[in-house]
Amino acid sequence: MAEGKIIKALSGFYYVLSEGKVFQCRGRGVFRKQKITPLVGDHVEFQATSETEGYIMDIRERKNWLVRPPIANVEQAILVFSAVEPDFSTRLLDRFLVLVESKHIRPIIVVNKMDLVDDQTKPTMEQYIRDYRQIGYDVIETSTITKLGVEQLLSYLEGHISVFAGQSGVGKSSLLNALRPDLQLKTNDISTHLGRGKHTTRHVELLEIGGGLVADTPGFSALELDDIELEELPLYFPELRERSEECKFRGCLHIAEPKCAVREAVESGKIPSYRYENYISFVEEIKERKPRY
Ligand SMILES: Nc1nc2c(ncn2[C@@H]2O[C@H](COP(=O)(O)OP(=O)(O)OP(=O)(O)O)[C@@H](O)[C@H]2O)c(=O)[nH]1
Ligand SMILES: [Mg+2]
Ligand SMILES: [Zn+2]
Repeated sequence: MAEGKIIKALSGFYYVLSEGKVFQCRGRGVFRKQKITPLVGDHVEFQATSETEGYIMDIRERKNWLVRPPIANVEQAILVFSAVEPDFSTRLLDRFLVLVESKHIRPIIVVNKMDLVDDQTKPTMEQYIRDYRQIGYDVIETSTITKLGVEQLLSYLEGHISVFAGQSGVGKSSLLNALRPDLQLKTNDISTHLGRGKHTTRHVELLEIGGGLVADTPGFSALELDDIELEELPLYFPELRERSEECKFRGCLHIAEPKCAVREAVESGKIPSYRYENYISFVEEIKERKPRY
């Protein structure tokens, strides 16, 4: 029995990288019966039936996994946003951050298309970047046109499984092409697809870049907070988590409780108000969720 890592899943086949070779594999029959779906990123045992083909027999325990994009054992998420086209959204970024933090994945924020930032948008953009760095996040400013930040981003990839995630059109595939030009991933002119939610990248695949494995994922714009309980939500906002010890009530949700250190920090400007507003909007969303049985 050989061991390897699934680097691509397409049309019922799993492509397993093992000692520098790729085997096109099917899952063994019982997987379907047991409702087990191998995922990209899975560490597997497989039975080779030829030099290039085989059957996946067993899946090693996963460190974590994501549903959308479907991928396992992710260590880092490169959250790609564009400064403009589409416009930077803290609401969407915070949603990604919450999801990533809840999976114990290290987030790295990339703000792409910095070349398109004009003098009018620049101060706002710079303030956002300062705010997120202040919270403790790594933020990399990039442009695939001027190659700004490309080397810096490359240095983050070595030795890890990373996933590139972000809305359609922010430049994920373009960035991957800048990091490894021979990839020649298909990119798309946003103007032809704007508003139709169409994605250029359709399947999940791990690519060898900068000494690490990187997933270019189908872009997505909506992400559910379905697996997150109200009580854990504040844990996924580092600046709330840090201050909650100073709140009067243990388990304070920082909504309307008296002597709340978080709300005091928002009022004095130590926590950006948009971060708190985004937090509250997620609180509402989780509260409105239909009960599950
Ligand atoms: N000006 C500018 N345009 C960029 C930059 N990066 C990407 N683009 C353009 O943005 C558009 C979308 O880029 P893609 O790389 O296809 O975006 P994507 O995130 O992979 O999109 P999906 O695959 O649909 O999820 C293309 O027209 C790119 O040429 C950048 O840094 N600056
Ligand atoms: Mg793409
Ligand atoms: Zn509080």
